[in-house]
Amino acid sequence: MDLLKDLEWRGITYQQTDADGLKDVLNNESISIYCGIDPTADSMHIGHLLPFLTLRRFQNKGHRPLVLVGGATGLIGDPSGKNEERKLQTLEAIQHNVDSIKIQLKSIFDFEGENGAILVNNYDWIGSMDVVTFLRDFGKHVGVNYMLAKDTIASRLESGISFTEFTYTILQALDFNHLYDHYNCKLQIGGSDQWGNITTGLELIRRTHEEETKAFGFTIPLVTKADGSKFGKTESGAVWLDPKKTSPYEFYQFWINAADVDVIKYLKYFTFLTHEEIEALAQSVETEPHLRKAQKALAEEMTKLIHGEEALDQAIRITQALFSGEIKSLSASEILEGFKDVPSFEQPKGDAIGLIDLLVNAKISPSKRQAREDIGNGAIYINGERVTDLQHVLNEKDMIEGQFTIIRRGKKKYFRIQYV
Ligand code: 485
Repeated sequence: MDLLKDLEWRGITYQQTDADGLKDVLNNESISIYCGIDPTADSMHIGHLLPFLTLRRFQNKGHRPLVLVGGATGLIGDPSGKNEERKLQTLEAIQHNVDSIKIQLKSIFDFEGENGAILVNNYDWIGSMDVVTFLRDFGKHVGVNYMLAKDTIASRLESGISFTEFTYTILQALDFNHLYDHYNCKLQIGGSDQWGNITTGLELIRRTHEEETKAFGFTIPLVTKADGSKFGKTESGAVWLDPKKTSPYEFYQFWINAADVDVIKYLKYFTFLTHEEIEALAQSVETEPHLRKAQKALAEEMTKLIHGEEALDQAIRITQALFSGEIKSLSASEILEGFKDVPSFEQPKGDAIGLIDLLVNAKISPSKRQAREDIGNGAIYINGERVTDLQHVLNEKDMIEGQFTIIRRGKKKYFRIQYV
């Protein structure tokens, strides 16, 4: 199936500046396409993924991705979609973020071969540009009235916008112009909030070239959830691509918890599964939703893509162990990962404590009486093993690497005792 039809089928097409023109170009030549990100943090989160995965789909069809990290624009701050002025970050902070984000982007693209991806940083052409050049060669071509009419600027006129952020759109425009001239880049893609910046770029390309130019803009929809809550956020915050910020297990959990009403959309957006595979999973959601096949496929594809096979295997093992209660098969670090978010209780190291007292102190059982009953009923497990001895005193053997104990009450309630 051709690329644009595939994107349409996946629901990835939001706005295009010239759909017929782009179709024509893509059918007849291999082009370079770019998408940019500002290094405002030292990791991307899953909200950034869709445009870059879309860029990867273009690469799979023979086009060259230009992956831009905004070492310069990150120092300025894009007003798009923000209702207040951003705080400026230091050069050092931005440089540090550029390095981390580059590593993450590298794992999404293929850098080899004829249409290998190229990483570019706009600091290389904006960083040393003098103000006279900026104003004469670029500023002169972008009308203030034109800029004021952009949604992202218009919406800030009341709350206020600095000249710095007002100017941002011209910087992104000159990037497009630069990539057009130096890499034959004919298309920029981005999220729907980037429409204004992308079209300013097209305007600048038109104005700075005498001959007729052919360049295009393409935006991608904002990812939404059927229940109206924000996509990509969990109780513990954003879902990051950096495994130190969001562990591969948590990452896997995020996707596997997708609602039935959302999961097929996510498979279409984010995975490279074929139409047939996705349709079969859609069927499964209809007829056997309890199997959660679509969620499993989504979680597997995404974890493998971002963290690799090994991390995926580990995430699956943790998930299964938690589900079955067989946590003995896990390493200490895997247990910690799986039980990061369960209620925890701090117990002084070295103090001998009886199980009954511990259950009450840690609020696992509401009273001593209940604690005795829970133990007697076989409802209490220490590190996955049932304990029925009412006299049990916690000892060295119950501590995993001397640091913590996992207690389970009943089928699914887990608690972590942390020794301090
Ligand atoms: O030449 C460019 C310079 C900078 C940028 C793009 C081209 C970055 C852009 N202005 C921006 O702010 N992007 C956002 C970011 O960096 O977090 C997000 C967009 C989102 C999607 C994503 O980047 O809000 O829609 O495009 C990749």
